[in-house]
Amino acid sequence: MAMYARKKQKVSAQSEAQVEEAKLGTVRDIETQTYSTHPTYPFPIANLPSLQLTASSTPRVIKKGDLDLLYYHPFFKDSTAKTLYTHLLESLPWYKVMYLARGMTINTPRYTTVFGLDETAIWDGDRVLSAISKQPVPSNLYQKPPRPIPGCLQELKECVEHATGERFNFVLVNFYADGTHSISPHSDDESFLGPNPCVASLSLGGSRDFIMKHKTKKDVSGEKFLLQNGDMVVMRGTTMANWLHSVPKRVGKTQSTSARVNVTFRRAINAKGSNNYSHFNVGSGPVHRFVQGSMVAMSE
Ligand SMILES: O=C(O)CCC(=O)C(=O)O
Repeated sequence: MAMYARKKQKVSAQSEAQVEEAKLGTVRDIETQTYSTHPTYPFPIANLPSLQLTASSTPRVIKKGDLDLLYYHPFFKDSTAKTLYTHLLESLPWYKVMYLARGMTINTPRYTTVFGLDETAIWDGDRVLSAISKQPVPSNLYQKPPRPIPGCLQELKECVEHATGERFNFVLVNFYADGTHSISPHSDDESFLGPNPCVASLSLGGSRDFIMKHKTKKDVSGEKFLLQNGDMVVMRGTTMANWLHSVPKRVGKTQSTSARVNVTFRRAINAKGSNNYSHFNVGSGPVHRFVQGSMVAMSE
């Protein structure tokens, strides 16, 4: 059990956390708020307020050829999902990652953040050990030190695991500030997720279209879901091998393009997964924090 988890901070008048909160203008009940802390976190991450995280256990099952999908409409009721949206948006560190691909600089068209550790390793306090030898992993195994899943996302992960019967070790979170933010057609079929990976994807906040298209069969009709606050889709079985999914831009359309947080749960089977997720979702740029309605880049 990692030592970061749900550490109760007695926030005294001089504490760093309080100074940070005050600097960022976030008002919290400093007597009751607890935080997850870890040397890899840029600031303490607030745990969830006490919430009845009661989730729906009756999804629509969509099986069509090689498509195997669960659609929870909704997974969390509206008020719970709204609380989760605000909490995650204001509590998590966010990144706007730039990376090189085929000689071009790509600006990720949304904010992202990621936490987790692949199944070849385990936490021992703040240290990362090999799951097999129980010895510290080689210092060059991870390009960046892995970041444990903070309490607020751990609670959600457990809820999703309970409902789906799946086990996840990574939580990757996207923030779409408006209709210009998007994710292009892709599938999460990387070798580091193993064969037939399962990815659960929870929507909080504004509604956005989630579009699915078969990779090769032009005669197979696509799927389109208007994902609303509290909805969840679970892609599993042969879906990732055969289908692409995307959240297209929605600029100048009548559809609501209010801000949306998307929380995805995955299971990485090796260190390549940890490195890939960190590279593309944290990167090497500044950390951002959502303060008083806008995203602010914080100097390190
Ligand atoms: O925002 C979404 O609903 C999809 C996110 C996604 O496809 C991803 O993170 O790989």
